[in-house]
Amino acid sequence: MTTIDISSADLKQILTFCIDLAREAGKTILKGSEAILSTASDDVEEKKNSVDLVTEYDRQVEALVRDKIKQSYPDYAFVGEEETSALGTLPPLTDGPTFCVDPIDGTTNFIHGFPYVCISIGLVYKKRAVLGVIYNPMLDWLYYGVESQGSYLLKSSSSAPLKLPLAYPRHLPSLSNALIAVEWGSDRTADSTRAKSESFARLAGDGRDGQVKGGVMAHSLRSVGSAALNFAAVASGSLDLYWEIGCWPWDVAAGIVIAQEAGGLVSTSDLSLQGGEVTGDSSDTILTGRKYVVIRGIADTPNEKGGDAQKRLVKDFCNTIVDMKPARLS
Ligand code: LIP
Repeated sequence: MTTIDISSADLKQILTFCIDLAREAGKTILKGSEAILSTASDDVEEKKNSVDLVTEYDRQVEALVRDKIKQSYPDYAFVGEEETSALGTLPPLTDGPTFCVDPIDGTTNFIHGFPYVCISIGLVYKKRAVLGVIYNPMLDWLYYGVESQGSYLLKSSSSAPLKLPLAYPRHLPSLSNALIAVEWGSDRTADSTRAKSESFARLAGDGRDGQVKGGVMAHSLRSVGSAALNFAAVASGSLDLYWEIGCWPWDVAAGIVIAQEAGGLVSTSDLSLQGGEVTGDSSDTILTGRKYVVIRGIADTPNEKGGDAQKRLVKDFCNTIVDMKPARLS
């Protein structure tokens, strides 16, 4: 039973708190990045394999964020990537408010100095993501969104917020017109690698004259290495669609709100779970389901409502890719 009520005024206060917290965490991320890039020592640990990485800074940032949240919101639950990975199991979501935090999303980028790194702070309430802050300290770009209150980008702490999406939500006739983000993720088993390779080939390949079977020849594929920043780019309108199997709620909770508030639609990529249809529902089954697809907002045309276009394209997308089972935590 829910014992904490959160009003939209409360959400505004929590948003201010999360923005300040993200900026504070960003300072530690920047210091960590400088330290990692300027020393010969290798402070990188492997989690489940050699591409699933963690640094002392992931842990430091998570501890900082968890402590500040516990001080200000002692009754709210906290699910952080590093603590949960160490436990080896994702606690079930309750109806109470839960902060879902990835202290450094894009850890591989962080280690390599590739500037697509962020902290992602999501608030889940009644099993739905209701507030999100994603901050990339390398570029000083901060995205935020609150349910029913819109989503925005702050390009520096002193600039005015820009309403998302940044671009006019042009019509998207088919997947062949789309710029699509995909990720390799950290599951490199034969099954996962085969399913992803085949999916990527179908998305990029020319299906005409039987060249690539099932090929839709999208404009192109991108991989920036951060689920949260992929969601933010879809919310901005600079990516049309992003798909990944294997992420966790801490990777996507903030991004889900930010994308939805910008007119995006979030779905599972396994439509067999919902009778083959795209529902547009983003309840806890989607949030914890680990198979995420998000498409940007699309304007209505005389022949098709934007919402119908989103559902049609997500359905086409799900029928194009190869489904796979996500790997366990450890
Ligand atoms: C990463 C994601 C990325 C995904 C990786 C990993 P991390 O998060 O954001 O998109 O492909 O598997 O989950 O580990 O950098 O926090």
